[in-house]
Amino acid sequence: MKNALVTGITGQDGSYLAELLLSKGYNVYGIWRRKANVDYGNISHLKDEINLIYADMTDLSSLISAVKISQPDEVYNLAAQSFVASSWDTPLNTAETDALGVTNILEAIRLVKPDARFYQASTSEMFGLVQEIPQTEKTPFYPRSPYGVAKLYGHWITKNYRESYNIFACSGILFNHESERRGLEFVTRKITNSAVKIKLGLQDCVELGNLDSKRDWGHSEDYVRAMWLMLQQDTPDDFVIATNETRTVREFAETAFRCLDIEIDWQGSGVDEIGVDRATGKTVVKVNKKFFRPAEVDILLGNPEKAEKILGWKRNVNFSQLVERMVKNDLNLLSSRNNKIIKLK
Ligand code: NAP
Ligand code: G4F
Repeated sequence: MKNALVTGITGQDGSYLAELLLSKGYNVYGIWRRKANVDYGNISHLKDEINLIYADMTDLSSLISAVKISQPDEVYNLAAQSFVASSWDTPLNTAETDALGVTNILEAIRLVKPDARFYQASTSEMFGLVQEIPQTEKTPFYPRSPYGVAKLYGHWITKNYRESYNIFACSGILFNHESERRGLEFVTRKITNSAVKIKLGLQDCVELGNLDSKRDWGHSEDYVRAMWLMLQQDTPDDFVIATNETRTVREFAETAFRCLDIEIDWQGSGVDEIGVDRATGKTVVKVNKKFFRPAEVDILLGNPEKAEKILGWKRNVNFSQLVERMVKNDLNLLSSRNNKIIKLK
């Protein structure tokens, strides 16, 4: 039986990856941070099947202990300050976790279990001000946020430990992936959650930032499978994981509201743009400047050809299925919590 150590196990991807590894018969260890009130969150349904170790990406000694305890065959480094907008508010903490934290976990592996295979959660945010469309493994990087810059360090230090110490280290350059477990501040979940609240009469309107921003959105369940596949190859390498389709935030909002039988008509432009419910004439989407970023990543579109060819990876969930799953999940959660029943056409 193989041992796997997952950092960031309480997050969106960590919880789906833990499920995948358990289904494959792994002994799953995860690191988590102490909180004032114990909260299992995304892994509450798994807590009796996994081994949790208190550690922090900024604390090398805790990571050395975690590697000693878990004796991992595979380490998946998913822990990060992952919210791009927050990285301007906490640039140093973002760098300590997302950049130096990667060196910390790689050092723990080098010192304690150098034959462990290592996965680094790299990101399409490293492409930032994109130098070509679509982006591939060969596209030059140009990060546009403290988060993107920190992740680029993590990407290169992973490559460096592969070349310097022969560690089996891979980076997955993953494009945006979402799910029913996505944090509420990310734009997709913010939209699905708010659209459902509007439908249930619990909220009037959702305020968003840049509606023109384009993202390549897939489902987390498909993307964690790619992480595992990377560590099963004969040689370590880096792979783009994406859907090869890009949509605007506006299109995501339209699709989410449509799942709830609400058709949106857009009026105005820029910060004055609004989304109006065609049936009632009520404004359900507004633009608020406070959600704009100091520097934006305008368009992400990934070409996953290398992963499809070498890993045999293919996504199962398409854009409309992704949005529908997220909306249905929020509808179930919010209608039962608020004792409301609605029937969709
Ligand atoms: P997420 O839901 O925000 O999860 C992040 C995890 O990191 C949480 O478990 C969090 O723990 C943990 N964490 C944060 N700071 C830590 C620290 N100092 N020490 C230990 N743990 C810490 O993120 P996700 O969407 O699952 O993403 C997983 C990884 O993939 C991240 O590295 C992210 O940057 C990267 N990525 C994500 C996407 C995407 O679209 N989702 C795309 C490309 C790359 P708490 O519960 O204690 O906060
Ligand atoms: O959902 P977002 O916050 O995700 P973002 O910035 O693309 O980052 C996510 O994907 C990265 C991979 O490319 C990951 F590395 C990262 O960890 C994270 O998972 O924002 C998406 C887009 C942005 O262009 C943002 O400006 O939506 C735009 N947006 C418009 N209104 C908004 C809002 N974003 C948020 N969070 N909230 C809004 O109201």
